[in-house]
Formats: sequence, structure tokens, C-alpha cells
Amino acid sequence: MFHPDPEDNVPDLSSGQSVLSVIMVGNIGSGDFWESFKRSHEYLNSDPDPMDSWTKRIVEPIAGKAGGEVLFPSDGPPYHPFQRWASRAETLFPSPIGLFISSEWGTWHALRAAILLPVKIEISNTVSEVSNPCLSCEDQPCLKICPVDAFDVEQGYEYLACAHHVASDAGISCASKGCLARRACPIGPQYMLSSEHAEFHMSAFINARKLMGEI
Ligand code: B12
Repeated sequence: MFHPDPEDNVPDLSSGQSVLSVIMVGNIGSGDFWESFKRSHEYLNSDPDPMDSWTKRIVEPIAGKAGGEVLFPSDGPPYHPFQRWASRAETLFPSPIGLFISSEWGTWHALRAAILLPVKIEISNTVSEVSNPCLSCEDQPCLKICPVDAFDVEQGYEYLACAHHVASDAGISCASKGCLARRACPIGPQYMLSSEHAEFHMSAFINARKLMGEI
């Protein structure tokens, strides 16, 4: 949770009230999150974007009871700066592959929703002394392993090169177990997504690119 500053670009509530607290909702790794999702009717019925609609069904009533509203990472474009907001709520750092990283669970978190509240909730955050683990990572395997060099510190993330590779026969490892670069990171391997969970996101990524006519 965090108390937004103007630079966070948190919009007002639809009533015009200012947002005084933001609760970030997400998952770290697969675990119970993935098992609960797999039991949802959204997943079992193969709804379009089932994780988004499942999250919406669960989180919106909770926010509504507290007089709040919910924003989702997929709202957009333009997208809300969920990575920035997550790094205001937790100690997270930018990694060279664009994903944000924790010194504990690596890049294995994802954001599912942000609950905006018109009240200021007390936060008992302890000040964290940890620094960005990427700064002391000499080998940087995440930047070396991608077969199509989709990650370039200067050029950024070449997502079309990534998508073409993942959709090809040569990209079967990324498609079925998740991004090779993300898996090469030495931080928090115990939080790595299960193959089934990773494959779900990779196929959503590829199907969206196909729908857009990009690959
Ligand atoms: C558009 C998008 C994509 C596009 C990227 C297009 C492109 N040209 O880069 C596509 C569809 C390709 C994509 C793919 C994936 N994405 Co994406 N994506 C987004 C989305 C919806 C919007 C990003 C955005 O434009 N934000 C707007 C800006 C203004 O927000 P911001 O927080 O201020 O931006 C900060 C970061 O973007 C960061 N940043 C951005 N690029 C870079 C690059 C470098 C080098 C660094 C250091 C920082 C950095 O700096 C900004 C300032 O803080 C976000 C959700 C969201 N709403 O943020 C997810 C999000 C970033 N994606 C996420 C993920 C996990 C993925 C995938 C790994 C999913 C998968 N298939 O498993 C893939 C593959 C990427 C990979 N192999 O690394 C997660 C990241 C979680 C994390 N640990 O950081 C997010 C937050 C979604 C979520 N639900 O959690 N994604």
C-alpha cells in the first residue's frame, strides 16, 4: 500500500474525490494463487482474458465495500504505471529486462489490480535497507541467454523479436516454461512460475500479438 503523490499519476475516483491510499493486489509465484484461479469458472469455461475477469469479480466487491474503486494493469492504452505503483508499495527495482525485481522473490511477481481508496490508511512500513540486486550481479545471465537478443539495455525490449521467437519451433522452451531471460535470473528461483502457469501467460502474449496482426 502507498499514499500517492502527484507524480504517481493516480486518477481521482469517479465521484471526483481524491485518492488517499492505494492497495496493490498481485501474486508472487504460482502456489495457491494459480490453484485458486484454476478452480474459477472463468478459467474452466475458457472465458476471454479469464485471469482479468476472475480478478475483477473477486476484487471489485471488496473495494466497493470500502468505498473504493479498482484499476487493472490491462486498462489502456495509455496504461496506468503499475510497475511504478508497485515499487511505491514494496521495495522493488528496475531490472535490465524491464521487469521489476525484489531482492527476495526476483521478478516473480505480477500485479493484478490497484484498489483506490478515498481514506488515508495508516501504513507501518519498515524502512528497507536492501539495494537493487541487479547492481551486484556480475554475470547478468538475463541479458545473455535470449536467443534473439530481445533485451538490449539501450534499445529496450524488442517485443516483436521476442514474440516471433516464442511462436516459432525454436521458442518452445520459452512458450512452455516461460521467458528464458526471466528464468536465468539467480534471485528467488523458488518463486519461479510453474510451467503450466508460465505457459498460460506466454500463450496469452502470443495470441494477443496474433490478434493484432503483429506476428
Ligand atoms: C505493454 C505491456 C507489455 C508489452 C510490452 C511492449 C513494449 N514495447 O515494451 C508486452 C505485451 C510485449 C508485454 C510482455 C510481457 N509482460 Co508486460 N506489460 C505491459 C503493461 C500492460 C504496460 C506497460 C506500460 O506501458 N506501462 C506504462 C508506464 C508509464 O508505466 P510505469 O510503471 O511508469 O513504467 C515503468 C516501467 O515500465 C519501467 N520500464 C519500462 N521499460 C523498461 C525498460 C528497462 C530497461 C527498465 C529498467 C525499466 C523499464 O520504467 C517505468 C518507470 O517506472 C504492463 C502493466 C502496466 N499497466 O504497467 C505489463 C507488465 C509490465 N508486464 C509484465 C509481464 C510479467 C510481462 C511478461 C513477462 C508476461 C509473460 N508473458 O509472462 C511479458 C514478456 C516480457 C518479457 N519477456 O520480459 C508485468 C511485469 C511484472 C514485473 N515483475 O515487473 C506487468 C507489470 C503486468 C502485470 N500484470 O504484472 N508487456
